[in-house]
Amino acid sequence: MGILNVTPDSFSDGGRHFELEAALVSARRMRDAGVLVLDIGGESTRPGAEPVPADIELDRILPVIRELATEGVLLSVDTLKPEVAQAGLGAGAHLVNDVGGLRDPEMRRVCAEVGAPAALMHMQGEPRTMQQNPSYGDVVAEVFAFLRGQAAVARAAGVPDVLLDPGIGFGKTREHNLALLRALSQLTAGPDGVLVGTSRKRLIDYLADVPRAQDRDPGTLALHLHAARAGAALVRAHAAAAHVQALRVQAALDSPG
Ligand code: HH2
Repeated sequence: MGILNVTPDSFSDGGRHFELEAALVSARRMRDAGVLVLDIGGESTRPGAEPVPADIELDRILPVIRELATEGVLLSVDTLKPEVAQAGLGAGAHLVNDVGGLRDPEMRRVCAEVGAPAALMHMQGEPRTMQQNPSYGDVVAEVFAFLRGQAAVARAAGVPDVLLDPGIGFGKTREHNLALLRALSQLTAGPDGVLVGTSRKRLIDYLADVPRAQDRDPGTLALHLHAARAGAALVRAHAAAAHVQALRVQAALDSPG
């Protein structure tokens, strides 16, 4: 899953794809490299980010979705707002990526009505404050139970298919993130597909001393190869072409023939 943030302020690629033409060039490059899904977002959810009104989010993402809808790549709408998800699906997107974990019944209704699958992510708190004091009893048990529970709630509401995402960096310390990544195969053993997103996140700085987000692609790849080997169906990445290459090599190594 290639990341296309059409925002002025995303933590690693903010501003790069804010103009339509620049966004389309990046999107087509990722598609040509072989990504399966492009995840299009118009609101940053980095720690400390302020919410963006729906009309602004829509002005940012709809032109990109309309242009790319017929170009042979799946599109997901990365949003917390049901009205944005609905308009994105109406403009040609294929799935919803909800960092709110489909807790909003309106979000479930939109996905069910359109028949769109959804990625549902775990987040403790909300982006503005989530990194202030994240705390869990047993992070793995709590996050995985939340995801399984939300999957059941979503299915009962008529959402046709879900992907579960532990939400690396969303209300979690370094130790919480590591515990979740180490336990990932417990989640992938279940019936639903798993999505993992560590791309350029601060965890990589904590693990390997890489202060600048744009320098964190090697660490991202290491984490995502681990996630793929643990059974993740999708990894969400900025350096999408490098990921396609690395994942193909890993798949070749792992294939029995
Ligand atoms: N991470 C980000 C945004 N959306 N969606 C899912 N399902 N999983 C994630 O881990 C995830 C996500 C944050 O990263 P990014 O889009 O690069 O930055 P920003 O939120 O600043 O736009």
